[in-house]
Amino acid sequence: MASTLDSTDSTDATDVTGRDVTTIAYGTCHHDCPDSCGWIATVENGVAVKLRGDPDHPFSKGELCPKVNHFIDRTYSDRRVTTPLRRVGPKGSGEFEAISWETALEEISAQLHIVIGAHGAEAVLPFSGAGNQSVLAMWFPYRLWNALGVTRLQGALCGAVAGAGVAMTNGTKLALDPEELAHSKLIIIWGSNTRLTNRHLWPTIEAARTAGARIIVIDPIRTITADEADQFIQPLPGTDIALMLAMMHVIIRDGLQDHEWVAAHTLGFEDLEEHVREWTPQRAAEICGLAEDEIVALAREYATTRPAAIRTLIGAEHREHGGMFFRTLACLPALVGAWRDRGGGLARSVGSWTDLAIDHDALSRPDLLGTREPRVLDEVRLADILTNTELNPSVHALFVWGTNPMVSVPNTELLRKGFERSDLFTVVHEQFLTDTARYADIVLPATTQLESVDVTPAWGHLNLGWNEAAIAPVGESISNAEFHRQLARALGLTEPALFEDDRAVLTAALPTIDIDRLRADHRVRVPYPEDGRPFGDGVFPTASGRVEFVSEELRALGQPALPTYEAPSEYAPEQLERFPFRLLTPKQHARFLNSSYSHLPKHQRAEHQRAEHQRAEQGAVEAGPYLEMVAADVTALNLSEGAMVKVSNDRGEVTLRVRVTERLRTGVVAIPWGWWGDSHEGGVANSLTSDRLTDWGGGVAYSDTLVAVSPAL
Ligand SMILES: Nc1nc2c(c(=O)[nH]1)N[C@H]1C(S)=C(S)[C@@H](COP(=O)(O)OP(=O)(O)OC[C@H]3O[C@@H](n4cnc5c(=O)[nH]c(N)nc54)[C@H](O)[C@@H]3O)O[C@H]1N2
Ligand SMILES: Nc1nc2c(c(=O)[nH]1)N[C@H]1C(S)=C(S)[C@@H](COP(=O)(O)OP(=O)(O)OC[C@H]3O[C@@H](n4cnc5c(=O)[nH]c(N)nc54)[C@H](O)[C@@H]3O)O[C@H]1N2
Ligand code: SF4
Ligand SMILES: [Mo]
Repeated sequence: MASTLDSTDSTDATDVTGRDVTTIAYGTCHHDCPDSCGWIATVENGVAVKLRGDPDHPFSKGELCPKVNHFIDRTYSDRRVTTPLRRVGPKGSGEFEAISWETALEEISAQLHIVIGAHGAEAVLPFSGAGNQSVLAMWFPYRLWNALGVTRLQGALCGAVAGAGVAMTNGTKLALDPEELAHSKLIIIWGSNTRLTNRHLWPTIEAARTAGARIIVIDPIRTITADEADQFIQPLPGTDIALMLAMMHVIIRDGLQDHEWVAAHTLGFEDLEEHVREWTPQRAAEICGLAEDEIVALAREYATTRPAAIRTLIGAEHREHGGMFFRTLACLPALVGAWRDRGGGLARSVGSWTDLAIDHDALSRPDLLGTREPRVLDEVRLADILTNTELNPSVHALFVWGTNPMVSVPNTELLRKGFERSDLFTVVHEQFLTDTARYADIVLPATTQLESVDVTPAWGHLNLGWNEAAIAPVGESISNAEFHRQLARALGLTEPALFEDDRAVLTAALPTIDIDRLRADHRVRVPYPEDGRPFGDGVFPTASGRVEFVSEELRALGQPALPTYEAPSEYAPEQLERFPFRLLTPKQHARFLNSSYSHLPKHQRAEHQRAEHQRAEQGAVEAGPYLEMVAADVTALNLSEGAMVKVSNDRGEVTLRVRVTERLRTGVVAIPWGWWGDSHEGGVANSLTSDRLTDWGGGVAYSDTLVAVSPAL
């Protein structure tokens, strides 16, 4: 292992006298989750026996979650991929034979040489995700891909749009640290399911409530977070921008804007005033399916309570107008002068504060490209990329790590056709034989966070966490960084940067952080304004130095310069006639983290028992997703609870059981996302979802999906 940081004491089974050895190792959860909890692993004779939350962690305070409390079982699961595998059956069949690392690397490098020789480096595509969001795991691999000059991807399935949207208003993705919500008197949680997806923030919100704050949740689903709010507002999916425009209408009509702050720190107020004049509460109420009074009261309360904070995360970006959602949302705090106050403003991902501490160029070394400018494609369009015959060159070699695209990428059935191509050589580096790994030509075993050293940033708080390797790698698994070092060697490359060890890479990537100190302290807090106010001085890094209600940058992109509501193109009348239900596919599972646990029986059972309206008898639990629908829609279709239905559109068809719910509105249905296709019969949620690009930011409109529902015969 090319890591000079591997913990030696925790991997020794016995000491020199042969006695048992117990060690502990401090680590940080690697999952793509805002909480990045601190953990402590207890290791006996080289085996991890206990994993608990680090009580000294300032955000997670000693708690993990129902998923990661069982992480040791996941680590030692008999389903782990422990050796390299070579496909022996048809793609997708899951038939593999074990091979040695030497053979695997030889075959991969031979194929890479063939593909690059025949089609050029741009026929090679790396596709990675945040399955392990640590610094080395996510970014070191790109040194090799930069050196080779392969096709690169822009945008993301997650997070890119929220950041790009807010930046169009504020000139930066930086926002309020959510821990500052402790100081707020009004907290509007807008399109985030905090109690499920960001559970360690909830105590801060409860503390604010105890100190007198009111909590409002705005979501098309009555989530478990909505259940705990003081007020729940349920607009029809994708109509929030109309609601925001009407709030601005009321605030300006009633003269409730912060006149002084608006004059000093914003651009285009008069244009905005004119623009929102037609956005009466009555007009928005019709579009959003809300009561006029509800909108007026919300606007007034927001404008007259200080400090007022809006908390959002990712959910609402998954729409065609996702960029516009976040750009418009960011106008609200400016209008009411919320940034003046400690605990006021807009709280979203704080990953961009953490990013300031990371030297991404030193980490992934774009300079290794030299003068080459490789092709750039849209990440979220993977299904199209792999099937589009006009693409020149087509992708002939695909490398996947840290993600499970056959579950997480939209338009799965088209993607499947791509993965099935016989002229595509696919390598998947994974811990498990996922739906995606089943289509690989070569599967390589990956370590878990208990087995590899790294530094793990957070996007829900400001602490960057150390992760010690608690145990030796399980089987023949290796880390993402080590795999890419070994692949570079197998390819015969000699550039020294491709072989740097973990310590050298971390030292270069974190120039202001002392690695040894970080290791000893287990974490470090990244810099954030001491008075808690990110824009306390009212200066914003836009072209005008102000919050831009009117954005010339957006106009130049061909987007409306002012905040604008448009219905999604998918909701065209002829489409609504064929596919009358709006489908949502959110995270609604306490036991799953994205696609990462739905194949493990313990988590499947727990998820089912937890889910609403569980009907299965003990011991006869059916694993798999279901279709949530309100009673009125179920009755109108002559269905009943538990009936099998076909959910379909032009992209795909999924067969599921109906569950009657009170969480949704008429005409809106939901399928819990995260289940694998091979864990149950009937397809995955993304077989149905739209792979349309968002307005800007390179995200995807999963939630602008229409479906038809009919009895399954
Ligand atoms: N319909 C619908 N689709 C969605 C979403 C939705 O809400 N609805 N959400 C979207 C969002 S926000 C996201 S972030 C994506 C996430 O979707 P995925 O990328 O599928 O997410 P994860 O489950 O976080 O991670 C994927 C894999 O990383 C592997 N992994 C973990 N650690 C390592 C490691 O160190 N090395 C390697 N090589 N592999 C590792 C895990 O075993 C796991 O299989 O899905 C998106 N897709
Ligand atoms: N337990 C658990 N925790 C997780 C994850 C997990 O899979 N399981 N995944 C992690 C990841 S990768 C991410 S990105 C975060 C996501 O964290 P969140 O953004 O909090 O979660 P989502 O479920 O994607 O979306 C949040 C809410 O947005 C709502 N929403 C969808 N469309 C709209 C809209 O048009 N308007 C409004 N107002 N709301 C809308 C959905 O109904 C949903 O309730 O969670 C992370 N945490
Ligand atoms: S998945 Fe999230 S909540 Fe659970 S331990 Fe990891 S960081 Fe914490
Ligand atoms: Mo995500």
